[in-house]
Amino acid sequence: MKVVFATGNENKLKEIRQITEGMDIEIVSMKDAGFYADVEETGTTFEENAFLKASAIAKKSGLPTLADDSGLEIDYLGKEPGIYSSRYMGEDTPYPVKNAELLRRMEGVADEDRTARFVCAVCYVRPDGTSETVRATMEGIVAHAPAGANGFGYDPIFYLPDRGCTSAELPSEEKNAISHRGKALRMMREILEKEPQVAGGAQ
Ligand code: ITT
Repeated sequence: MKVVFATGNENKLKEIRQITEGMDIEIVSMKDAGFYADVEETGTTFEENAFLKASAIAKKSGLPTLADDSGLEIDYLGKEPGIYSSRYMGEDTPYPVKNAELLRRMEGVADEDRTARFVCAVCYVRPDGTSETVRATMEGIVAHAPAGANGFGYDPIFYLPDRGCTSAELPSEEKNAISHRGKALRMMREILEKEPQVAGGAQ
């Protein structure tokens, strides 16, 4: 089954391709599909924004479309940056700068108050406009210093106590096995497997 993945984020696309390897889904990027929409993320939840992105491309392309809206919620900061994760301090601000600022705002905060989670909503929109949405999280705490060079975005400051390292220190397969995006896409696979195109074996 061919689906367009409505994201402009190359790092996400890379993870999504790794996670969907072996699934009956062929992920086509917006670039490859030749469709593009700069969607204003006006929703107030991850789910709403994922729907806005997927439905804009499904409408333009007439193809089944998936989108991911994700972000980091830090409890001590009232769940900031949350749905504004990519826009935090400005879309073009480099992540080392954003991460340093979040660490500065968390200075002196004890570990038990540093709880945070990555959230991912994945939305699937069919050509007829109907949709399905799933959400998954990965729990952790805000690190005291950045570490690791894998992953992207806020990974270097997201510490996983069970693993004793940040998500940027995990090899990609290990991150995908436990990540918000990995879990959400595996939940979405269950939904997609029930779609007639997949169940019937047709493209
Ligand atoms: P698209 O909307 O085009 O998909 P985007 O990067 O703008 O790309 P979002 O609005 O969903 O995507 O913002 C997600 C941001 O949350 C992302 O840019 C990172 O800053 C952060 N984020 C999400 N998942 C992450 C992960 O697995 N590791 C690190 N940071 C992540």
